[in-house]
Amino acid sequence: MSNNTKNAKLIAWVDEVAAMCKPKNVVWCDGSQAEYDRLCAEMVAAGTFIKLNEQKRPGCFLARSHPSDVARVEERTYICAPTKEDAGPTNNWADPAEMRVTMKKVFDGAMRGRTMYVIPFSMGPLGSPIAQIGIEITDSPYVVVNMKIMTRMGQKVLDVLGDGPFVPCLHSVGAPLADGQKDVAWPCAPSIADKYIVHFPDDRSIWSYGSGYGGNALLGKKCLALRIASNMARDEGWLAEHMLILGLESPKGEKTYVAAAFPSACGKTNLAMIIPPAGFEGWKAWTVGDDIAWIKPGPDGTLRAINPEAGYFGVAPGTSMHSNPTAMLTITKNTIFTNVALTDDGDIWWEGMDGPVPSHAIDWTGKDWTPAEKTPAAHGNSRFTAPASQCPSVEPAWEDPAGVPIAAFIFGGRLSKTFPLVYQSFDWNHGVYMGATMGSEATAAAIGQAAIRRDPMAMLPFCGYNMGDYWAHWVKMGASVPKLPKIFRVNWFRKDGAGKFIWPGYGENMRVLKWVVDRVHGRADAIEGPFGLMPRYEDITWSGLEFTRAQFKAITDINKDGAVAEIEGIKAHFANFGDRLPKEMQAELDKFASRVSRSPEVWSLLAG
Ligand code: O2Y
Ligand code: MN
Repeated sequence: MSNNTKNAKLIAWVDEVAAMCKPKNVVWCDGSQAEYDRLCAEMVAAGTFIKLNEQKRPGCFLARSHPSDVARVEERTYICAPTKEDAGPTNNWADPAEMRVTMKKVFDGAMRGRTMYVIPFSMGPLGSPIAQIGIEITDSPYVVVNMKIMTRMGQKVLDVLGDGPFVPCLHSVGAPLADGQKDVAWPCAPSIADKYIVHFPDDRSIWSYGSGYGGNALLGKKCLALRIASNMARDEGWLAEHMLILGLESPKGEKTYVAAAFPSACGKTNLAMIIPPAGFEGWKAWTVGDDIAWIKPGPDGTLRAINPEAGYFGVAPGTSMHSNPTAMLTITKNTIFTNVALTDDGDIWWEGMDGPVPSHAIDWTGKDWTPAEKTPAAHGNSRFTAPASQCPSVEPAWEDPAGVPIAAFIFGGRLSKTFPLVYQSFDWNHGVYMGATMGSEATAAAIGQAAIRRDPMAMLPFCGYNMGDYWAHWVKMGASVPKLPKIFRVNWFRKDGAGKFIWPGYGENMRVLKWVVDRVHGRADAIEGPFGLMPRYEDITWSGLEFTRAQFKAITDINKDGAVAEIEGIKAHFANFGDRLPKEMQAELDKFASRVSRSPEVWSLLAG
């Protein structure tokens, strides 16, 4: 398709990029199924895609990336804010003027011998007041087909864009082809040091070079929807968050929407697709989004959230009919798999999938694999790209341009001790503090102790400006939004003395969500503890699960030594932010320290 827009700025930008990158030709993507099918067929011919067994996985393909290009490259991700302080201590900063010079150098001739694709895309339902339009220019057909699944893409976006503004997103795999040079299945820049994922908050542009994988290359996702959008949200009074959105429907038809942030490896996609367990007959859980939420004050005084994405780029290993049957049903067709194993009957497999381990497969590097192998068949960060519309639990209103009203924010962590199963904040600022201090345990092997790796609001790699200013923005939102959501912290990962998880997790997390829902609607009691407001044993719905008072006590008791260690940890965490730490966060830490000082050696729920 040729250019079908009158947007002068867009046409000029595409011409400028083509002159700089020197591709062999330029294709404007129309977003049609025919275009998708053609590109997939071309990638099969080129060896980038393998068509999977049409009977077992209709419309599905497998891609294998280069072994050096398997994940987001945080050490090569830059926020080019005006000053280093504006980017903050958690981001790599580069001077915007210097980085622009570097980018123009690496992009000069970067697309030689390749097709340059122009992808108009919308993050969020087309025309929604919460949505944003981006244009990604890329030399990767893999990116085009993934963007077709992950976003609303093509001519319909140009029609809505008209003469309006867009976020320019420039991407190259960084592997120009000399005359007559044969291409490889997964072109990318040869080493990590050659890759750049660069954000310019001043003109809201993104330049990504050298990687064809995931968040490095599908620029609508982490780059636009979080790093650039967090800057927009701060300036315009909304929130761009690394959160799933879940609708919980009671047997009476009452719907309550929650948005939840978890660091990686906490089962975020599983929670987004939770199936209510035995004892919750008549309850339904609806998936609005599994990764990102854009949240704006609505005319009714609530915070309204949309999922800016149209698909899931989910982690494959560990996904099974036990951990996430909804995801397994979502990926039965029209799905792109990246870096999973290929079975002898043309299907896919990964560690943790249901059924027997295949006696033979081709691993993610393309080599023969048997269970005797020491290396996994699927890469640990292997992925599926699947349309949200195929998800059996997709919320009927997931494309409502007005978004869904958020009644609760939930922050999580992966913590083996001290932190109770669930607690609610005393007020908004305390809730912001709960998010600002969240994190997961990382074992510090050198000292043999578990340290908490802080990941505030799960935004550590994704906040596009100073994290201290980001907390101040959350505090400010609390002062201006009339109907604020309640805020909760959860921890599914507490262990007993024998090192075993106490909480069964997965669908049973619904029991905690029900208490959250009841608190939101003023239907459940809570007891004040050092961390926050907590449910008693009798406040949780236990039907369908054997979970004793003793187990509940083991997962809710708060050891004073652990709480004191947490105070010290937070002091060190907050010290990183210097004068950008909002005074409200220091005040919450002081109040926490005071509550802990008054608490007994082991704090227990009264009726526990
Ligand atoms: O490694 C990548 O490029 C993907 S990272 C990712 C993908 C989907 C959802 N979340 C994430 C993440 O890192 O949070
Ligand atoms: Mn994510």
